[in-house]
Amino acid sequence: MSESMERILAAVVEGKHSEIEQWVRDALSEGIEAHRIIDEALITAMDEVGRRFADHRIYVPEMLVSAMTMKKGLEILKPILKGQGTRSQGVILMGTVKGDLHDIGKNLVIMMLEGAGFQVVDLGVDMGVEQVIQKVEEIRPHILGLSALLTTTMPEMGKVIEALKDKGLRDGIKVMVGGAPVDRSFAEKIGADGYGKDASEAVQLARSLVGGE
Ligand code: B12
Repeated sequence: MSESMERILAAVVEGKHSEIEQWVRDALSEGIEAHRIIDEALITAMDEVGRRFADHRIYVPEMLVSAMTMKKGLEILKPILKGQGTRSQGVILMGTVKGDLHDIGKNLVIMMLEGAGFQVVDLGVDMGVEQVIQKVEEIRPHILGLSALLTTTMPEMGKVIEALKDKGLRDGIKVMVGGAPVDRSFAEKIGADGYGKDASEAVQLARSLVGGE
């Protein structure tokens, strides 16, 4: 890994939020592509942060500073990812489910979807079933994307799907799910139309759900 990528990785792990923007710009000026900076430095760093948290080497405040640092890094890359988009591919409503405040993964998925030409409406975090249903009725998106990072909040995804059925909205929308604890079999179990393990898979999945590739 190049020196600038090492620096980005370390900045996120150590929560050096005042330095991250410069390090990301340096990597870009060296010709390193935005998606490589995300995959190999930023996401790798968050995995390490998760490991340190699980091992009780760091606590919530440190995790929060790392998250803030990652977000600052992503902000620099956002215009680059967005700029790669072409014609509109469809409308997607994306949110993190009730009880869950994790939004870095969701935001990254949104950036990549927008980069791929989708119009995305961001529902934010901690979205209760009723709020999601209300927005679906209002916007009538092609796809609803749900994110969950906690094992305790995953069941909320199933509740949203059940509520869509109850309201007679299920047939008019595709539901895709994701987030670290979610997998394909869980997606099938709750009756989602698809699961994506990362932001690139989310784009491929969204394309296939709207009848593209
Ligand atoms: C950063 C972080 C936080 C930050 C979140 C800041 C923010 N604004 O998001 C803060 C400090 C707030 C936080 C709080 C908590 N956290 Co936390 N957190 C993390 C951490 C370190 C990184 C998450 C992250 O951003 N990863 C990077 C992104 C890019 O990856 P991602 O989210 O997985 O998203 C990718 C894919 O999953 C996928 N994807 C995501 N969503 C979607 C949606 C769709 C539709 C698709 C197709 C794909 C997709 O694409 C994304 C991009 O590639 C994880 C550890 C980890 N490695 O996951 C713990 C982790 C998720 N947290 C954990 C815990 C326990 C908590 C707390 C309960 C801690 C506490 N005691 O208070 C609270 C809960 C708060 C709440 N109610 O939500 C545990 C969860 C354990 C579990 N089994 O449920 C983890 C796994 C840490 C651990 N190892 O123990 N956390």
